Amino acid sequence: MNKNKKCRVSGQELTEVINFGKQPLGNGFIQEANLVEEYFYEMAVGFSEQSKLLQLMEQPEADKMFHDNYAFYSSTSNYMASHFKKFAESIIDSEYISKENPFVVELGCNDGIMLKHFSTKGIKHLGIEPSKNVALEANKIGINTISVFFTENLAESIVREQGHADIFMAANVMCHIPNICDVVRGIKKLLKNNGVAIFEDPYLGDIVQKVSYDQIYDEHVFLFSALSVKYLFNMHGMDLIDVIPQKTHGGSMRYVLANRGVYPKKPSVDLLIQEEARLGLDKTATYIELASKIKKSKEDLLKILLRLKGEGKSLAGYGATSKSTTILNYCGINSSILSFICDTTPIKQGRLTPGTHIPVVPYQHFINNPPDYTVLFAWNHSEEIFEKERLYAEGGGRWILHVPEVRIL
Ligand code: JHZ
Repeated sequence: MNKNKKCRVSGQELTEVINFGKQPLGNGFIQEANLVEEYFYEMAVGFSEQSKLLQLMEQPEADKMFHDNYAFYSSTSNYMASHFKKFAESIIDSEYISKENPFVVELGCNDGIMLKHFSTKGIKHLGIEPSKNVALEANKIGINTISVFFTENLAESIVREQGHADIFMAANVMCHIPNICDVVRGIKKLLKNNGVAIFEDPYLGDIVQKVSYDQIYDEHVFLFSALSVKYLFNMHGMDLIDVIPQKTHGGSMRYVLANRGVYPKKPSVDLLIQEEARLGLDKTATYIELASKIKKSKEDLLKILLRLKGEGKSLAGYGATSKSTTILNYCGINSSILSFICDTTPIKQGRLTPGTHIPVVPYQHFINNPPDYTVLFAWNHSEEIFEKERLYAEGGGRWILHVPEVRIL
């Protein structure tokens, strides 16, 4: 695969701003037998001042990342379960959904964490989930799910067979899609004239402010801001009518898009766009500066880990997140530094972390073998995890975090 030199939306020449070197698949947890076949690509990040889109220059093929053994199940966090319940309820109660026979479509519905709140109310729905194993979980709980990639062609056939939708929604999905213009054309065809698209993704403003560079990995081909989402949808005759910040994934943004002129724009949009200009999210220089902050974060983390290791402390990780793949590979942290990473997801357990080959172990292993220091790779779930692991801290266990700065708690 070659580096993409042009912005996938504006076609403008990209300026390379950050380069993480060779990286494996973020969710490419491997079994020992597969060691030799491991896949790597160059993870360079480019910026287009025209579209304001920060994007990966090279991204692995979609079927390498999303397949029958996809390792991320949404329903692994209680906080996320309640977040998606509230998200669903806010849509059901909104002015955007028809009172009679509404139809909602969710892209990347994963194990049905959000759609189940529509299906249990008898609302006509459709989940589109290319990763078959997680789609099967959604099917099992009675959600209408098809396991394909969403395209403009698929939108046309959904309209033919099931009619136009009131709502198109997606959470942590749109930023994964390289052929985003095809998807936006599909959204426009799928929706009723007064239908809306509502989606949320990790927010670029948070990534820049917190130096949470681990949000950059193969699956996240785009790191969106209000500026870039506005540009993308404006190209297709749609307006950004609302933005609602979210606490999830260390800072996300929910975007609401509608056909031009159908709904008034909420004041939140211009306020956020002004804030983005203040943060410099529209400037290449901001990302060049981010690259040096990322380098510093790496140095700080390695300094702490190597010092503790030298003092003979035991070190492990908590949460074999997709994000951790970037940190581990970029910083060169392997099993000589961290003896294991615990994770509650059965499909990850007994495997090795992509590229760095640290054993992923069941949660119970952490309880039975508490390390002196634990790097919290699932830092976005810190409230939930600190609450659950009070005894670890009370017993003298120490947490290491790298966001918003590297520190020991
Ligand atoms: P978490 C995923 O990223 C993948 P990840 C995806 N590409 C995406 O876009 C983002 O989500 C948004 C475990 N865990 O949510 C479960 C525990 O072990 O940070 C998960 O493996 N114990 C779709 O992978 C991981 O941590 C716990 O108590 O970076 C969390 O992954 C909790 C709460 C979680 O997303």
